[in-house]
Amino acid sequence: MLANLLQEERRFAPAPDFAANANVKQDAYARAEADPEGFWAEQAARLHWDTPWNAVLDWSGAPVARWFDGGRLNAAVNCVDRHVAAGHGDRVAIHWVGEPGDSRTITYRDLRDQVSRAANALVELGVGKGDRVAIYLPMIPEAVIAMLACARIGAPHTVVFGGFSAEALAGRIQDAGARVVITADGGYRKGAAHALKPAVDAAVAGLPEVRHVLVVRRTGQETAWTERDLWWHEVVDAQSAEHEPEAFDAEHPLFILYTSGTTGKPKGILHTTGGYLTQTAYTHHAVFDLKDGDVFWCTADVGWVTGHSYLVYGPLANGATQVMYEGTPDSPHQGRWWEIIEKYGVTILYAAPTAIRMFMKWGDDIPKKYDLSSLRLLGSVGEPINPEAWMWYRGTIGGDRCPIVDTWWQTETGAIMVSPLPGVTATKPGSATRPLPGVAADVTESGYLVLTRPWPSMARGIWGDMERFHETYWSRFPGRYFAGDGARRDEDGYLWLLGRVDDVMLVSGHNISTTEVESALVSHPAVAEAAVVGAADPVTGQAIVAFVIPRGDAVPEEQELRAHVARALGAIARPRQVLVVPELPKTRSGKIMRRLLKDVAEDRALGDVTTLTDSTVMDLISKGLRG
Ligand code: 6R9
Repeated sequence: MLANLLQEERRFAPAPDFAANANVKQDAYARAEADPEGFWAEQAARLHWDTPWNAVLDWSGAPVARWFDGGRLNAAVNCVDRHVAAGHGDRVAIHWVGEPGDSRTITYRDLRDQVSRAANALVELGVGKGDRVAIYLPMIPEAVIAMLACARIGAPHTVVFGGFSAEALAGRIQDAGARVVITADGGYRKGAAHALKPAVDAAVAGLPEVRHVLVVRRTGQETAWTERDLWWHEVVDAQSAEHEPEAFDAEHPLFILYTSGTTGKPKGILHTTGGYLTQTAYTHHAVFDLKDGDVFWCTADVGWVTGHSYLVYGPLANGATQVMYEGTPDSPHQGRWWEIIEKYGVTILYAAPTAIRMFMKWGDDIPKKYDLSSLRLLGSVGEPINPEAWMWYRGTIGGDRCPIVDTWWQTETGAIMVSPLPGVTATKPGSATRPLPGVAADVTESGYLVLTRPWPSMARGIWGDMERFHETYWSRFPGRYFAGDGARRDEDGYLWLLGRVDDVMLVSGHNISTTEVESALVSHPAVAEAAVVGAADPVTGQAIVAFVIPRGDAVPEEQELRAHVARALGAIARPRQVLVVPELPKTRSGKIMRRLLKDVAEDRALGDVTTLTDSTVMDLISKGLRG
């Protein structure tokens, strides 16, 4: 039964409940293929344009595309004002839940007024079109309001995740050339108030060019105060709720977002307005099958691209009602997410595999205590989802009735690129299936995923370093976008993402993907989570070293797990060593940092750990290994 675990044909037909009413139907694939530009023009027409475009795509400056050239629009008007104008002012835009139990309900009318006030405040502070604004906030409504206020006045925002250090923040403020920073005194995480303002103080101390720091009061913590500081409630609340929006060029910069890469200096990925908004709105409508009455919950932080595209721009452009949660899933108890779903009747949940595996580890009893029957669709993003986690998500959370959309995309792609369409695409656990209508992807002979045609929400560059943009993404396979992920295509044409190219292992001349070995390990009942690396080996070149976290109270046994992987994938994939560890090192967006584990496996000193969630994790692992 274990043989060919990953090839095994577990297949789920398109959900019949979705098929008849799916927002996007089967024919979209062929229509988009026959006329990609016409297809994207049709999607762009779902937005409000003040001036229509002259050309759908100008690719003459490749790899820097111009989409909807000559068109003019305002992203904030598209996300807010037009819904109020259409009579939906009373519709809830955001059900916000604070970690300590406080909550706020924000309608589209409230949002329009708040965004207008914040836009007026920024203008008063001297922020104009093209000026960059840094945003360093917890998951509170002001994060969304600040982003939209920037968009409304044509000032590109650069959101920096609130968990980043003062040093990381300073580097981003400086690289983007921001003159205004929006922050808060603090936010709530893991049951306690965490200060944010001190990190901003430290970051801007050496940056005299930062003129103003606008501070939202969230926790009421004491904060040091300088001449540059201003309270949000004093400056913003005093403004008029009327703000006359200007329409901007489709290619006007909307934001810069620094990627959470595990190596090298962070890259400031630049996105522009018209194409980005077109594709985020379209994919949100198509992949999540959004309907009137849906309550959408994207659990990602606004500091990541998933928060930008599926908490702010996509859902709001579609007039969705959403949940936004400030804190961690285990505060004050491990059922917090399920409690929120029950309370607000969440219908669509979008989460990361790392969270799903954590819930698996905590056990089925916790979600079983809650009524999750409102859910109708489940999404996954951020890493390959192991088939076992996929099955658990579908069964325990989705009650075996909710389709799963495993969505592959990147900060650089701006929006979802590879994903099933619910009600249309049959799914296989662990496969993101196929490119969405309008998207063209391929797998090279060497096993890399490439995108073969420009798409509207593609990055327009790396801020301040166009050479690196060319070199990183467009030079390896000329004319095609190199995503940096390994992939395989099966006999049905389905794509299986195999992890970052840097993570592929070479064992006795065989390419073995970390994802496959990890998935084999996670399919063992004693394993909740696994990370696999190739460690230098005198005999095989590289040997597989696995780190596993036990599931519940299970006690995984090394020989048993090695044999289990060999049975599932073949003897060549048998790990040399399996180490049981309490935690795995992750980036702050939840991706496993295999580079650090490789250092441990090869007994090297640890490299840069500044993007780790908790650097003590590495101490634990090193001790576990050597002690
Ligand atoms: C959206 C986001 C991008 C990298 C990407 C890939 C991995 C994301 C995935 C996935 C397999 C999926 N990734 N979604 N791998 N299946 N459904 O996460 O953006 O933070 O830029 O990361 O994440 O390796 O290249 P970003």
